[in-house]
Amino acid sequence: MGFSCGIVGLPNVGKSTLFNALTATAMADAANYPFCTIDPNIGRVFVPDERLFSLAKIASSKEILPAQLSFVDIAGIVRGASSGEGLGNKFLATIRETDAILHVVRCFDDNDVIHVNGVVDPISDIETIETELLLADLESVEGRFPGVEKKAKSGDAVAKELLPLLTSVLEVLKSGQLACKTSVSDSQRSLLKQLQLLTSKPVLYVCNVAEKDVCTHNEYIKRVLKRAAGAPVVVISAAIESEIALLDSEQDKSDFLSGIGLKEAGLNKVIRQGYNLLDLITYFTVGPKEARAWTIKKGMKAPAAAGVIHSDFERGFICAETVFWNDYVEFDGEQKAKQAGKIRLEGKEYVVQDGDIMHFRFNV
Ligand SMILES: Nc1nc2c(ncn2[C@@H]2O[C@H](COP(=O)(O)OP(=O)(O)OP(=O)(O)O)[C@@H](O)[C@H]2O)c(=O)[nH]1
Ligand SMILES: [Mg+2]
Repeated sequence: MGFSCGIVGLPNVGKSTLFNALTATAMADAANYPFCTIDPNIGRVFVPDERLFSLAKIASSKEILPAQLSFVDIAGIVRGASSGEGLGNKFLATIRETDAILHVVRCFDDNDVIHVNGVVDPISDIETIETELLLADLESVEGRFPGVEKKAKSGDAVAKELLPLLTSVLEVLKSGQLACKTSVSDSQRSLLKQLQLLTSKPVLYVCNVAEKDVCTHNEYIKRVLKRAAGAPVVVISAAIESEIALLDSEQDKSDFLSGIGLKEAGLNKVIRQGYNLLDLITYFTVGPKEARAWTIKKGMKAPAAAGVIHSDFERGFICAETVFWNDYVEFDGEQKAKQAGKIRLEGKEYVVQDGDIMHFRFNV
């Protein structure tokens, strides 16, 4: 699935409307009744990146292949889901494997759209969802605990390492705090990630607002911003986004956006923020055949980055001819960039930067 974000929220807050707009398909039914979504939907989206188009133009690339991110849309969660309320919490299992959580919060008034609690209250909604995620995590950790404890006692090395972590996570969850609050050593960090706990994943809050509030913001958004305490928040109107997504030409889209006072589609903000949230960066490969964006984790060294294209590139890595995308554009392509001394030869220890254009040399 690649890198992915799981969409959570109460029923009827606009998750599927957002998902549909994101994937610009009618794959998920968006309808005005709670629990409209039953089976989880997975959609892949292109990560918008103007740089790639500039590069492709200069290189006259036949194909343009942007980076991709997956979104998973699941059924709404209600208070008590962990004990079977609503549709229960079994759908949460689908997003355990995702890398981040996109939490959609209803910040619009509309008497025609039913709110499961009868009143629009973003903070109470966020708390309901977070409690349910926490309870699902508690259930999962408590379920694993006896087995791991038994194995650790019999001397199993992996279980012995896991047990102290499970003990601390359990304590944190039982005290009503999210798993991300667990203090972990560096060596435990990847172990914690492997537990796939919902409340240890990074969160992006998406405020779904009425059209008139997209530019000006409303009181609900202010409350969410305060509650998010530094976690990223994006404001969109899912209803508008789904209308924009149906427009064919880029010109129509930008006309529509400027008509309501926006510079860019909210979807782009959601995708970009999701990308940032996952600590991802992009490097490019450019040629007449294709211009392509590759996704890597921030801090990755050149051989590992090459391995994203093909394992042979990593195994037989020699060096990487590298030019920053901006220099490539400024000097109108590889040749002139080379003449200007902008092409670097980077070795095994080079940490790839966002926006690098790489040409790997390898030998296997
Ligand atoms: N007024 C208004 N209505 C919206 C907006 N976003 C979604 N809706 C409406 O709210 C209803 C529910 O939207 P969905 O996207 O199906 O909600 P959901 O969160 O996926 O709901 P479940 O799948 O039941 O959990 C639909 O009738 C949408 O048209 C919005 O920004 N403004
Ligand atoms: Mg839905």
